[in-house]
Amino acid sequence: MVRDYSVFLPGGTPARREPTALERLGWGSAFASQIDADALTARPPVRVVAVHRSGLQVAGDGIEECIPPGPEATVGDWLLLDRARPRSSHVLERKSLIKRRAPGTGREVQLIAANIDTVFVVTSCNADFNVARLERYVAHAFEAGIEPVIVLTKADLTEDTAPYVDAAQAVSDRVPVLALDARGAEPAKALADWCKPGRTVAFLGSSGVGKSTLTNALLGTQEIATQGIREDDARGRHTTTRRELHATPVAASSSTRRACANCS
Ligand SMILES: Nc1nc2c(ncn2[C@@H]2O[C@H](COP(=O)(O)OP(=O)(O)OP(=O)(O)O)[C@@H](O)[C@H]2O)c(=O)[nH]1
Ligand SMILES: [Mg+2]
Repeated sequence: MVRDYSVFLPGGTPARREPTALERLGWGSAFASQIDADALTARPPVRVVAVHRSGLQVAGDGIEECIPPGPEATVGDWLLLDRARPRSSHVLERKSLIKRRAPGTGREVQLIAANIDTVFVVTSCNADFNVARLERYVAHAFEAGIEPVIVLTKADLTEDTAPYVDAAQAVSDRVPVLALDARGAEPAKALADWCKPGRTVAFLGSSGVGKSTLTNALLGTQEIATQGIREDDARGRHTTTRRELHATPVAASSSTRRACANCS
């Protein structure tokens, strides 16, 4: 039998066929090159789509299950699933990793999200806007090996977005800046270049800036809860409390996010 390895070559999925289930989850040559193709049946690749106290939620080709904690993995990681001993499932080498110092410990590192292609650094055209914070997030993204894009939400709530865009653009001339209304159809169009099939994107930003609203806009649903911000200081209410990957519909341009990682 002649196998078609073209899917693993640089340049992405050939236009002549539909992406496979794994490709829709973000699988590609960076991961395929780490494995022995003959071992795939015994230890199928799965992607971590959520981390719970009780274990890791994983998805693969025809696989949707929760495995017990064990592998040191975070949302977005690829594992070779060891069905007999799931705790020993092997974590594939990452393309990129967002991490931070675990709160309160000083030393321990907390893994936030892995194998992200683009980070949308989100702030809004209101009192949340803070250049120093934008600089920190952008520096985080570059350190993690990920291209950042600054997204300014709530453009509909200001007369003139230019001062916000100019201040954000001054953070780095290597980082694109977009201002938009995160509700409705605008984000799917404006963010399409970074959300091609098989790409994984993440949203980083403070509570209330519209990360979940953007994720819903890309998914074309309202499946993620959102909540109004405090009127006096524009602060959010920490509505999203966990990080997850969501698959965009097959027909639409696909993400992070598969995939949108909602990283509060
Ligand atoms: N007018 C307007 N409202 C927006 C926009 N983006 C988000 N909102 C509103 O802002 C509020 C907060 O949005 P969320 O998407 O819940 O914010 P979040 O970043 O996910 O917040 P956390 O989950 O707390 O981290 C909601 O009421 C949204 O409807 C926008 O572009 N324009
Ligand atoms: Mg949210």
